Amino acid sequence: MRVGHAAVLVTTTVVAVACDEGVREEVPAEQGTKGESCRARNDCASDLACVRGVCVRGEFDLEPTAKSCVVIQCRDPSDCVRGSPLCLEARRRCDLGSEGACAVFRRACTFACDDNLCSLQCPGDDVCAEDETCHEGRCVQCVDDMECGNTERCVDGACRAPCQSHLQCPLFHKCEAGACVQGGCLGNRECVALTRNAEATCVEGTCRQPCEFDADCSPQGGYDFMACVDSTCRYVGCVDGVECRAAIFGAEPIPPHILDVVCEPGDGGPVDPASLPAPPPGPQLCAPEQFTCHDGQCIPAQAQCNGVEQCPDASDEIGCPEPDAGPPEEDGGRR
Ligand SMILES: [Ca+2]
Repeated sequence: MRVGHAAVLVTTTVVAVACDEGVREEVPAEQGTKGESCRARNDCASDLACVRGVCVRGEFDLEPTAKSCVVIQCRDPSDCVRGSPLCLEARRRCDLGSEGACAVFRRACTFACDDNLCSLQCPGDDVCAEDETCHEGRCVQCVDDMECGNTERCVDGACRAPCQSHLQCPLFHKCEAGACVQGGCLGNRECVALTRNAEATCVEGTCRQPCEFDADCSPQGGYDFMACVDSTCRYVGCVDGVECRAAIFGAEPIPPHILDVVCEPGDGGPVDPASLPAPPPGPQLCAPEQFTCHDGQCIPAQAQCNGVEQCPDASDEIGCPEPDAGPPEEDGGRR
């Protein structure tokens, strides 16, 4: 277990001297070197701290930079298409004259680029479910409370019963007048559970992790852009994009659906590699020997313009040449 702050702060210098002397003399006071296990700071060599049971370099000597790593997936919606091999293929087939590919491209490759991230947009009501409309790029059930039942509210595009308690809201949200609103932490225990640090506290709605050394603030005593500032773990920021890239992607090349990694002014906190943007999705594309219905379904190529509607939207019979000398088919006038 870790030692209380006060005890270590008071005894640090004394203990370090005592241990140094102990090493020089014959007392077998073995001091841990970096990476060896420890129970308290004086189990480690004098320039090391005991963090989570391991002797590590405790202080990183880092100045906060007031800058944060930012992963850039797009600067423009066209970057999102470039990041999706399926969308590129759909556009290629569309350019070659496949109406079905043009339609699936419109359905599945209409992106917005917000805050450097790609998000799929609906291009119109036709791609939304029956009870939904396309509002500002999203398929929604409702835009405001008026469109919902008498007691329901329109929350995030869907009609929902009003909340009754904080428990019905996401973590760190509270229920106010039937709606979940941002609330921050309410007590220490939720911060302990969130940070897995038994000493975490909730201070003015924000979880704080107390610390003694910089190394207290990062997993396994490593460095994760966090340092101990005024006895609280804080994000100290990045210096440049190369540092960010190394921290997030290591020595690997940046994935093709990521444009860049930069270090920009701001306090965004460390980037969690588990939350990196995924490659933009793309449409289901039919095999070359198949016809792509405008809704993306696949039917055999010979089913196109054979006079029988086989796509659910009948798109296999749209724009077909008039049957010239052939016997009049049942639906010559079909669109
Ligand atoms: Ca057909």
